[in-house]
Amino acid sequence: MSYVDEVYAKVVAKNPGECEFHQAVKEVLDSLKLVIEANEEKYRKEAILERLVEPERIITFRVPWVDDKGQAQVNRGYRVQFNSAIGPYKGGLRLHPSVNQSILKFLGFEQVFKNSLTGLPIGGGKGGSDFDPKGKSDREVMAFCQSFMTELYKYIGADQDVPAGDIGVGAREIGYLYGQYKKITGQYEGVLTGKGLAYGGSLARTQATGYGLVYMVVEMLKHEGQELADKTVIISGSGNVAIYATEKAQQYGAKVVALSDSNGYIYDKDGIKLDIVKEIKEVRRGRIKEYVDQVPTAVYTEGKGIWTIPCDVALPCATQNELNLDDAKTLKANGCILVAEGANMPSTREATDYYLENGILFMPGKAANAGGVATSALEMTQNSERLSWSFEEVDEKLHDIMVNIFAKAADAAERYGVPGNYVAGANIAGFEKVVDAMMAQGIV
Ligand code: NDP
Ligand code: 2IT
Repeated sequence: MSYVDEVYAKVVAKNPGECEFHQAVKEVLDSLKLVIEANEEKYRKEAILERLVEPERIITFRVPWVDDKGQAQVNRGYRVQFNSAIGPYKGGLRLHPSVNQSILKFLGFEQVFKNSLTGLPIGGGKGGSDFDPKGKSDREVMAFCQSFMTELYKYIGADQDVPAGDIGVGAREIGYLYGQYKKITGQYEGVLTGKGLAYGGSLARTQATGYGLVYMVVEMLKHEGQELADKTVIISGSGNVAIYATEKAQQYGAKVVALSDSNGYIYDKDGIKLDIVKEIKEVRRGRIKEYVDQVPTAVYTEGKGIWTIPCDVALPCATQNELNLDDAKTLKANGCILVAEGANMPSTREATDYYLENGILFMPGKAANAGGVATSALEMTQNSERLSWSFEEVDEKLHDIMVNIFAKAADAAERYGVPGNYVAGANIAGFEKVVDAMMAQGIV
């Protein structure tokens, strides 16, 4: 058995039932075969792959809080500190009822390579809880966040581990988490990113993941002699990433015709009116179906059918495994030429293979959505300097970082004889830097 296959078999045996983690590891290891085979003896001796797939540390804890009826509730909190070879652990916190150790390990593992691709000094981590913020009052969310941080604060710090947002964690949650960290530790430090502008946040962090995704799409199209203007785009989700991907795509002259949430999707043939979506989602915390109350010419459909809408470009921006092989085939049949992932691992492995084999340009999440964490790292820099940069300055740096990530993925794919395969390119380029740092630092 090859070294890569051996390590994958061990991952499956040692982490039973963690199917999302297995899926993420398999995709990366398969891409790394070419690199590993060229240096197999050296990597085996240093157990590089065994170390890469084993989180440095996983912290699990009880999160008790009291709801508005006076009833005590208990959730489970996690922080997966996956790899600190190139910098402090960095990665978001997810609050969603589906959260479990497998999902956070897959996200932490992806984050290691993503953060490496940004070129910035950040290691990989992820955390969260099975708490569901949906339908909770602000006071309940605050009670949960305070209890969560009362445990988490022991393990994080501006030079140690810097969490941020992810699904279910936005400005409100980061504010409550930051307040509690400061109260407990007495430290006013850049321990979280995605902070409000009044207390150390960075301009453009809110927009960064979605904007960065579209900068990547523009770069991919440019490489093919095409542009985004006048392309029809569908975007799944209607959260932070989806909203700002829509905004930037529209600025480039694309027509975004669909958005979704976990209940269903809207189709607006005239192009989504984003101010209405922002009001529903960012102000009222409502459901995407409310859009058709205000835009009667748009159509709302229950269920998962968003990928059946014809488009040139598809940007999955909701959650893992939301786009399967049948969806990929439908996209192709309807003329879609490009898929770029705003979410983490939204395409199943079968869908990913289908894109690569059927000439759909494809950028995996760890490259395409890296603009969010990259801008978090820029927020860390500003906090260290005790300065804040203008929106234009941050946005320009974000743009450069995305252009660079495209170049790194394209270059690694070329070097290893698989031009245009950005899955292999992103995994290899991300791996190279982490491995250099791990080899230099000895067996730790
Ligand atoms: P939000 O919580 O702001 O929005 C999430 C969106 O996805 C909502 O529309 C939500 O619908 C939908 N969604 C969530 N879970 C499911 C599910 N199980 N099935 C169907 N739809 C679902 O999160 P973000 O926009 O921040 O995150 C979206 C994706 O982008 C995630 O994969 C995240 O890991 C990734 N990402 C986020 C970054 C960031 O900076 N925020 C950076 C890089 C990646 P509903 O309201 O019905 O739950
Ligand atoms: O998946 C991700 O990259 C994020 N949720 C952002 C992490 C961060 O630290 O900004």
